[in-house]
Amino acid sequence: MSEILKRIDDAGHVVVIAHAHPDADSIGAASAFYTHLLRLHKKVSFFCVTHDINPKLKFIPWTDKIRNSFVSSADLAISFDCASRERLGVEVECDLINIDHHEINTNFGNYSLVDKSRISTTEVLFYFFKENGIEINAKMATALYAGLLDDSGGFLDEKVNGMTFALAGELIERGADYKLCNKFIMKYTTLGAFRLKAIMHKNMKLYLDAKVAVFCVSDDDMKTSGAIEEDCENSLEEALHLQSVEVALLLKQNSDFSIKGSLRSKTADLLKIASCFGGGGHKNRAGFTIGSSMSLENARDDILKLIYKEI
Ligand SMILES: [Mn+2]
Repeated sequence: MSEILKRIDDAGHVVVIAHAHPDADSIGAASAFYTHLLRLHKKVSFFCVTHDINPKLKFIPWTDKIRNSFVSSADLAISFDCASRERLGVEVECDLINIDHHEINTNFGNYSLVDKSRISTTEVLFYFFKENGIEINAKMATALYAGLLDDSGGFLDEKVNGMTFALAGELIERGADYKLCNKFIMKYTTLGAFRLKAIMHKNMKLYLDAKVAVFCVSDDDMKTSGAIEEDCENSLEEALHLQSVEVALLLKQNSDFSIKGSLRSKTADLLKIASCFGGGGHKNRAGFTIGSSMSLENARDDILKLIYKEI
């Protein structure tokens, strides 16, 4: 039995943790593990620091169990898709298992299961379950498929290969509801998201021979559209479909006037850029936060200079 399974065996009360502003990968991996722990007759809690989980993720099993206060009586926590301790959004005092696939994962925690070659944390988990003879039921398969679908950008990411489709096939064989995943992860939208998209498309600016697309979204844009933070990312990713665009940058002003930056690219290494602002992520998807002292325009000019060096 692996060290991790031994530790779980000894635990009385386990908390599964999805990162702040969770995506389908983080929630999906935590959800699949939640099912596994219930089958072991463990006491389980599901923690995420973010209050409003994106409604498009609510089809994933056990999202109704998510709480944003950490249960102090827990003696073991397991984080999913968290590249660093900060992503947990809580100071964990009990033992911690870190399950992830981010390039920049620091192997924090008492035990870690980090495979940076994997497209999603749910892919890491799939092989962990398989190698340890843990049966994946339909509920778990749907949760794992949701993470794989989302983190692979609908199977369009450059890391996707035949093995990815074989894995998707295995999950479908085990009962993954891929139609439900497609409906929510790929197609779900809201009126707020629609309105924000119109604002973002209208205000998009192109730089450096149209190789860089920049979106600046003010707090006012968010309020007038009624969109939520995650809605900004769709237009950002769509900009990469433009033939000339190699890097897309989103600068979103938060209500405290700090700025959340998100970067997407076809080829450029974004980790270098994001790390200049204390951020992280993946080579082709990265993010960072800038304090409230800088205007959107100044932040844009500073980041453009860094992007020019990378493309
Ligand atoms: Mn992920």
